Amino acid sequence: MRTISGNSALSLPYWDYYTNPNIPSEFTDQATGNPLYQARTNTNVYNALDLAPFNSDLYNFQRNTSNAFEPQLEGKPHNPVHDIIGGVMTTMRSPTDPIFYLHHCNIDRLTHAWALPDGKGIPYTAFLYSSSTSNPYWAGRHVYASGLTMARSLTYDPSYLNYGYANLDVPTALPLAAAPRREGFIKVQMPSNSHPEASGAAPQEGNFENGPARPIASNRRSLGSALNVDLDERSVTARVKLSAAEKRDLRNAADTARTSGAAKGVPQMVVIVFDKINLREKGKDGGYFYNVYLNLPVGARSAQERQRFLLGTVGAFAIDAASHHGTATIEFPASEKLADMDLSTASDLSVSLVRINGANSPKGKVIKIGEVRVDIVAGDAPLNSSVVTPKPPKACSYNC
Ligand SMILES: [Cu+2]
Repeated sequence: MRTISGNSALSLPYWDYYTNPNIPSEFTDQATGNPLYQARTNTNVYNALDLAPFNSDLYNFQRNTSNAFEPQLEGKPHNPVHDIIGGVMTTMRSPTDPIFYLHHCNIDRLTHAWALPDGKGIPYTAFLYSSSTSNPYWAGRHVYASGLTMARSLTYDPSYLNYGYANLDVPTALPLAAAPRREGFIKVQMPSNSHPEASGAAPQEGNFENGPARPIASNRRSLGSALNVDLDERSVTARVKLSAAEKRDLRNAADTARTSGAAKGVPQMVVIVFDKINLREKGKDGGYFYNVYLNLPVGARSAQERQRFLLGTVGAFAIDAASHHGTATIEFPASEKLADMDLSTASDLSVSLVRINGANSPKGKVIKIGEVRVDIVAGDAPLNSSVVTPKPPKACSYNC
C-alpha cells in the first residue's frame, strides 16, 4: 500500500470495537463526497462481540487443532462484525467498504496480542523460513494474485513486516453497549439481562423431516440429518434422530477424541454439516447472524455455560465466502464438543441456531439450509502437537 500510494509513512488505523462498538464517526458522516461513508445496515457491533477467544484455556493457534484461537476468533467477533455491519461487508467484496481495513487491522492486532505471551502452541519460524528450525506450517508463500505473493513466514509476527501496535492488551471486558461517541453521547451500560441470550430459553424445536443415514463419500458417512431448515428472525432447534447403531458410532468417536488428550489435537471425526445453503434475498444485507449450538441444554444462561456447546456462527458473510454457484456448504468440527458431553443418555442430537440481531435486522426468511447433517469422517489423523514449537522468549522485536 505504501508503494501504491507513494507515501512511505502510510499506516492503517484500527477500530477497537471492544472499547467502542460504534463505527468511528469519520466513516458514518454522510457529507457529500466523504469517501469513507458507505450505506450500511448497522453502525454498532456490540452484539458481535465475545470474550471467548481470550479465555486462558485456548492454547493452540491454528484451526483443526483443539482449544484453538484462530477458529474461535473467526467465529466471533470476525464474521459477525461483517454480518452486523451488513451491506457490502457481508460479501466477498467487503474490502470495498473502507471500514473493512479498520476491522481487519483490529483482528490482526488482537491476534498478535493473544500470541505474544510465551508458551502458546504457535508453530515457530524465524524471519526467513528455514527447513531446520521453522515449523512446516510457515513454508511456502501466500499468493494474493498473479505476481503478488508473500512468504508465509513473514506473517508470523508484525515485526517481520516492520510494523507494530501501541496497544497490545487483549480485551478482558465487553464495552458499554452504547459507548460514547466522540460527540459526547450519554453512557448507557447495557443491563446484563438484556443480552440477546440472557433468557436461557432453548430455541423452539422446528418440525423438520429427517434425512436417512447414508454414505456421502468413500471416507464419509451421514448418521442422519434434518431437512429444509428455514431460518427467519426466530431461533430454532433442529433435531437429528439417530438409531442405536449410529449412537454407538457417535459415542466411539467422542471416546476417541476424549482419550487423545485435550491440548494435543483431537481427531475431528464428527462434523456437523450445513449443506445446500441458500442465502435468500432478504438475508443479503446482513444485520444478523446465528450462534450454532450442539445439544444446548435448557436453562444455560451465562455465556460461559453456553460456550461448551457452541460450534460457531453462521451468517451472510460466511455463506458468501463458501458459495459456489449459488449454494454453500459449511462444516463445524464437533468431536471436541462431543468429547466434553455426557452421551450415555443422549437420545438424539440437536443443533440450535440462536438468532442475534443488530439494531436493524430483517424479518422473514433469510437463509435456507437444505440439510443439517451429522457426518462421521474416517481417516482424519489427530494433528500431532509435537510439531508445535513454543514461541521462544522475546520473539517480539519491534514496539514491544
Ligand atoms: Cu474479514
